[in-house]
Amino acid sequence: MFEVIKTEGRARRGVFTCAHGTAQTPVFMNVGTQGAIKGAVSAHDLKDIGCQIELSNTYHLHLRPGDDVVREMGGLHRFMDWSGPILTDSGGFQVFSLASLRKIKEEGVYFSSHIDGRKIFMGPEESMRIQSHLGSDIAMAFDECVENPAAYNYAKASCERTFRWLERCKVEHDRLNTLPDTVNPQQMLFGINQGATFPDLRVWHMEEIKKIDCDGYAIGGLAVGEPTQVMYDIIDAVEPHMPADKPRYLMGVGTPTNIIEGVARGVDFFDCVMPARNARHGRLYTWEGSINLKNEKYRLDDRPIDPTCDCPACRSFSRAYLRHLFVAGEMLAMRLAVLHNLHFYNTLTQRIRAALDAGTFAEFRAEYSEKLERKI
Ligand code: PRF
Ligand code: ZN
Repeated sequence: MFEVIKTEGRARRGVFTCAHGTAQTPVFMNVGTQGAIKGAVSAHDLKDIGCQIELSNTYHLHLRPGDDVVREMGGLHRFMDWSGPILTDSGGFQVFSLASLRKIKEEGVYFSSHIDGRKIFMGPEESMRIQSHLGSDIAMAFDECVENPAAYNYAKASCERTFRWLERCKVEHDRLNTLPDTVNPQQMLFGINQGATFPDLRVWHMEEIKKIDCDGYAIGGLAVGEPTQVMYDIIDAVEPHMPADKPRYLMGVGTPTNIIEGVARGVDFFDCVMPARNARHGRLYTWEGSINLKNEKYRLDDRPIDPTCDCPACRSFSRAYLRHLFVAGEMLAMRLAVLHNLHFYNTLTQRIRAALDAGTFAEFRAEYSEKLERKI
């Protein structure tokens, strides 16, 4: 269930409810690809840093440990001990970014596993079955995310096929939810808009997929190397064609600035590996811009990463100590840095929501959209 409770311009403040609880939107989903957040962060830590929705991947969990194992263990919620909402990505994107020897056919994709080279087939029905075994709250439709730049004719044929795949996803998803032994019979299905950087394909595709009754709609195929302004222009083109009463999810995006700009364009859900990846490399977010904690200038810096942050790293440790851990290659450095950056992203969306509640999102955007891009 999704309810928009307030709007400011095109920005929306909403409440999303699924079988495992409620999320206040706009929301940032924390990425735990393989059922753990990279950097030795568990589902228990996620609670502490304000995570509302966890995101895992069909592709990875199918390859290892196998979705049959997760199902036997009672589903992903029990397996990783996270009782809140989970969204699973369909495998569409990961097959295209990780697997080798890919062959795309009408029925689905043939590929070799990036782990052991094993030959695997995944189509819409396989993706729906795997996600049903995982028991996530939101299953994503099986799609093709085309490379950037894409030729018009290829992008057109691809998004037509992605539409036919959504029809098949919907049929299989409905069937799986009614089986007597389904892990999560209330699992939702989100459709995914594609069409590369071509506004006419994007709009055509959105108009088609919204005829299929999904619980939400995502914009995929962006943040794959196109200029940021092109991404914003595509959102501007597609958004008026998205159902107003359903959640909208911008997949794999992005920087704090991208999130503020996405919200301003009517997006409700975001996810990105960037905050965790940056953290593991020592790049930490503050409300004045991001810092490189490995820098010599922090050697004797007694301040926390961000003076306003109350994450587990900032509550107890100085920049000098954390810098030392990074330079010494201690695993604790990564863990604390990841906790801080994810806490920052969860706080960012929380502050966006507070601004929307107060009717001051325009001011918030003016103050932070550019500032958070800075490297200080
Ligand atoms: N499709 C799927 N997952 C995704 C994407 C997509 O296009 C993207 C693109 N940024 C990230 N994750 N299924
Ligand atoms: Zn912090």
